[in-house]
Amino acid sequence: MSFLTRTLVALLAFTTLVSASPAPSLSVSKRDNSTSTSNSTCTTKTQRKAWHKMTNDEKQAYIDAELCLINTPATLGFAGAQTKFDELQYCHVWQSNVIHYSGQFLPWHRYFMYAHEYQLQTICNYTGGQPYWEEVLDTKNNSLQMADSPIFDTVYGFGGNGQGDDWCVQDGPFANMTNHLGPYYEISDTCLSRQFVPSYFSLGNQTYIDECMAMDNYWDAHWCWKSNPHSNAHLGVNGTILDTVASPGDPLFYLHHTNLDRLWWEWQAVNLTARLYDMSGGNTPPVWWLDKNYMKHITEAQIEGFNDPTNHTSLQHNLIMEGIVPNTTIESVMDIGNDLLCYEYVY
Ligand SMILES: *[C@@H]1O[C@H](CO)[C@@H](O)[C@H](O)[C@H]1NC(C)=O
Ligand SMILES: *[C@@H]1O[C@H](CO)[C@@H](O)[C@H](O)[C@H]1NC(C)=O
Ligand SMILES: *[C@@H]1O[C@H](CO)[C@@H](O)[C@H](O)[C@H]1NC(C)=O
Ligand SMILES: *[C@@H]1O[C@H](CO)[C@@H](O)[C@H](O)[C@H]1NC(C)=O
Ligand SMILES: *[C@@H]1O[C@H](CO)[C@@H](O)[C@H](O)[C@H]1NC(C)=O
Ligand SMILES: *[C@@H]1O[C@H](CO)[C@@H](O)[C@H](O)[C@H]1NC(C)=O
Ligand SMILES: *[C@@H]1O[C@H](CO)[C@@H](O)[C@H](O)[C@H]1NC(C)=O
Ligand SMILES: *[C@@H]1O[C@H](CO)[C@@H](O)[C@H](O)[C@H]1NC(C)=O
Ligand SMILES: *[C@@H]1O[C@H](CO)[C@@H](O)[C@H](O)[C@H]1NC(C)=O
Ligand SMILES: *[C@@H]1O[C@H](CO)[C@@H](O)[C@H](O)[C@H]1NC(C)=O
Ligand SMILES: [Cu+2]
Repeated sequence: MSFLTRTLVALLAFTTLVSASPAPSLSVSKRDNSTSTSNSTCTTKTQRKAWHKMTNDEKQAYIDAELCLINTPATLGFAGAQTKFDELQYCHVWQSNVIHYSGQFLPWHRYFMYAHEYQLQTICNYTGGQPYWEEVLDTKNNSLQMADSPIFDTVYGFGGNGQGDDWCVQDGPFANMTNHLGPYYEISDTCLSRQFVPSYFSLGNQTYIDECMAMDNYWDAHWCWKSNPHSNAHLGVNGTILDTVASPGDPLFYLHHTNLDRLWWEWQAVNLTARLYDMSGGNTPPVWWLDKNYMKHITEAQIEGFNDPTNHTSLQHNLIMEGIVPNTTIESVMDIGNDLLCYEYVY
């Protein structure tokens, strides 16, 4: 399919965000404040674990919840979106031209992972946290160690490589699933496709992680994270997840971007004084980059929607979730342990 080849160029750019209203508090059962000694509503943080280290029961619960999202009818009236899973994808599709290659790249995707996790919990009764794909564990010997990776397990994983002319995934819990959105902005039924290029997985190895951890400001760090440790899985898995616009059509997208979020948080945690609220970047990707990635040009309405006083990404920048969860500001997603997000990474 031609979109497979068109997508590759799109990957190398993502970033920007800001808004003014206070973060709404989303109450779920885990935020039981009955034992709280302060006014904080985040008393028990959601634990986000590595897929490699979860029990089979935990993996099954996550897979079941994701299948539930895939099978739950849409409610928000988005063009082409038939399921709750599609609605999340739609939200990414229609903002793809401003959430990549801009300052909001990391905070927007952080909040998007939260929105996904929150939907699993509130719609599908999932009680765990959003798992992450600790990709460095699968990049030994400078290539994807496919056979060893529990991620691609056909029972307690996401299935393997695609097969046949269209590279449709035909094994695992998501075998033969249908995407209703994509490629790019199209509304069409396509299969979940993957076409592994194992050598790209080395872009997620420890050398590249160390390189990003050594950066000392948000701009340099975010540019580094979005380059190698972010591109690795998009390029290495290929197919649906390589489509920079419609990539959330592969359930693996959420585990990949949660890993990236974890790496950003690790970087922030090295010096919270300096980094907890360190934000910078532009709000709009260059036109040449949008064109290269088959993305729509940015509208005035989109720029107004940023609620950012200048061209530069500030903590006020509006993170837009199209009503899936309320919009919020970049500032309110900088601290993963705050009352809004209330999660932690478990190793
Ligand atoms: C995706 O995989 C196909 C088949 O291996 C390959 O031809 C194509 O170049 C890959 N795309 C990228 C961006 O590497
Ligand atoms: C938490 O505190 C709020 C505000 O005081 C209260 O309305 C709510 O019932 C409390 N929730 C629990 C589970 O105690
Ligand atoms: C809780 O909120 C009240 C009222 O806003 C405030 O006076 C008090 O200092 C707060 N307590 C803590 C521990 O933050
Ligand atoms: C979630 O739990 C509620 C209450 O027990 C139940 O009514 C609902 O059917 C459950 N939803 C799913 C998707 O299992
Ligand atoms: C690397 O590859 C070699 C040769 O295939 C193998 O013996 C070794 O176990 C691999 N190492 C890791 C860490 O996977
Ligand atoms: C997926 O589709 C292939 C090809 O049509 C078919 O052989 C296979 O049985 C299907 N698998 C599932 C789980 O539906
Ligand atoms: C990571 O990959 C690069 C390029 O393939 C290689 O030069 C480097 O040695 C690798 N690092 C590790 C820790 O494997
Ligand atoms: C954290 O960053 C601040 C500001 O750059 C710096 O003064 C401080 O030394 C750093 N702390 C550590 C532990 O590196
Ligand atoms: C989110 O922000 C956009 C842009 O400002 C706005 O159009 C939209 O109404 C907001 N959505 C919600 C649910 O507040
Ligand atoms: C925003 O920045 C871009 C790139 O630096 C520049 O071309 C554009 O004119 C700026 N727009 C505004 C409104 O300042
Ligand atoms: Cu994205």
